[in-house]
Amino acid sequence: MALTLVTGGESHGPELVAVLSGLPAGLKLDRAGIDRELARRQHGHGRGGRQLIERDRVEVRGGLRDGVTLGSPLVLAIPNRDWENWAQVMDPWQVDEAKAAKKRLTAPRPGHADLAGAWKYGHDDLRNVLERASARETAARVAAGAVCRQLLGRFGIKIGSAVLALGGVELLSGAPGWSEVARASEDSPLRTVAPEREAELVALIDEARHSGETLGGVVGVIARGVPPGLGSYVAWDERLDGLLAQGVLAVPAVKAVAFGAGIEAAGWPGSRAHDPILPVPGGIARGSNFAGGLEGGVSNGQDIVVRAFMKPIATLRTPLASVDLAAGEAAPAAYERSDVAAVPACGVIVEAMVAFVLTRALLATHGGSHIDDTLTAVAAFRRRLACGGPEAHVDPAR
Ligand code: EPS
Repeated sequence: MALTLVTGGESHGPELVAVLSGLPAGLKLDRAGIDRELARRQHGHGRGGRQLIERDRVEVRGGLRDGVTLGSPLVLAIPNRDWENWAQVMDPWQVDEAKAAKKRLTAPRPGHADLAGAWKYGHDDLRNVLERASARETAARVAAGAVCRQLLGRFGIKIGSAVLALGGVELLSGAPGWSEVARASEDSPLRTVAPEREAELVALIDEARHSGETLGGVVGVIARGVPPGLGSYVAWDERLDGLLAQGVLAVPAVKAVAFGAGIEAAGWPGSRAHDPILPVPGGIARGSNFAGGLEGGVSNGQDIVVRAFMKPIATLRTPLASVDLAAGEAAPAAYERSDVAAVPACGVIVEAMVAFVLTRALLATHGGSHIDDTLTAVAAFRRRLACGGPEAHVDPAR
């Protein structure tokens, strides 16, 4: 059965949940590893007041016994600490009408789901849209992605990310290589490829905060050690680049995605844009990685290199022009609180989506009901690769 991920829960409801169905049995999970990813998502200069309230920790409601997956749906939960402040407004059965009326929102934020969501679902209180469209939901995805990451780790696959640009300041042009992404320090304020320049960006974020602005940016995410042969050229909807793009563009505020040198190569001649295939003793090497590890919609054993482009967050303290939908008159867009910049968090969430899509593709190709079956299948596949498969990882040249 295909691996599926469903998340549920509202931003100010009791908790967020993630249901991962289709995981093999026998996978030992590390709880601290999941919590570490949740903490990474909360980190970064420019985050809003909500991150001071929450200390995200995973709880498990099913699918795990003694730390080992059972093959049944894995049900993860992340309680919302803020729930206690919202219980009467958000109660699933009966809200306190006076309190709910005070929290009612009618002026949609341009760039958020508010207006289109209200039209689609017929909500006259935008809170019913905002509560689910909030980026808080991504905590559930990061928890599920952390599980996938632990599974991928059994196959020697690792995933990392770094901020490449923020607020229009470009720290790296073009696609990153692994060594550049590895420069990001988890303890630094912004997890960028250029830690020595972060003070400049911190000042930029502080300035934006003072003027009621928000800032976007670019993140680079790399998956290393992915075996060749995930995804397929035989059917459009099995192409791994398309599947990854869907996962990455499903991250809130991400408006564009590129693989390898995808953006730059559009302007290059063909002789420059492709990666030479070179014979080396016992295998095949590539002269570059402009393809970002994906050829014909199939992983080719090189690093999978993704860039995600995040627009500035749509919730501004100096509100944008809007219309009060109840009164039918011009009104400033709703504002409660928000992040000024959440680009490092975006990188962590894209990592989680990449981990999920790669895990789904790995299980689709190599399957197995027990993790040992999958490990055996991948080892057998690697043995039968013509020429021994790819030899070395190559960073994209710029
Ligand atoms: C977020 C939680 C939210 C926001 C933010 C991201 O919590 P609250 O609404 O209680 O402040 O801080 O979401 C947005 C800014 C947005 O536009 O969706 C989180 O945990 O990432």
